[in-house]
Amino acid sequence: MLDFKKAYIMNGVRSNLMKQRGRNSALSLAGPLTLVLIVAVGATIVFYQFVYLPLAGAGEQIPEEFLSPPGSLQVLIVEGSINIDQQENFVPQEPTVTLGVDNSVVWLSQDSVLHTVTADPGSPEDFADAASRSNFLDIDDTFTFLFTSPGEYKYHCEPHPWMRGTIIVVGPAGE
Ligand SMILES: [Cu+2]
Repeated sequence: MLDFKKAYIMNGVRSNLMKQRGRNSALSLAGPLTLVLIVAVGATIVFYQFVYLPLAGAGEQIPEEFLSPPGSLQVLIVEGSINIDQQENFVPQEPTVTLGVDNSVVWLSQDSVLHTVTADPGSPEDFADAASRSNFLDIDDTFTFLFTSPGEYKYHCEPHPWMRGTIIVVGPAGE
């Protein structure tokens, strides 16, 4: 009976010891893990501050020659554009402009009917905001937009959706 009790107590002590050992090894891991965490967070902050932010900032910067190109392109909204059978409305219909050369596009209305230069759905935000449905042009009115990134910009006339045009914008190297 006594031996049994002793064995029982000994078992209890042993299992307590093992628990203690487990706790100790968990504690001894906590130090290095905290250190790793601190180093990782530090490295992330350094990367964000000195590598990511300058690169992201550089991406947003528009070259000076794109902002004030020496030339511009004129698109005419020719007389009779309202006529659905007339092939010519936005002339030229699909011109290409080059950033830093003629990326400023001026639409000039020669028609006595009100027309708009309205960006197609899904257009880049800056073009969509400027070329909106409310931008009505009367005869001799102009609408100007400065394109600053390459792409194909499709637009139409809001009241006469058969009037369609595209401005193709390419970079200085032709891309
Ligand atoms: Cu129109």
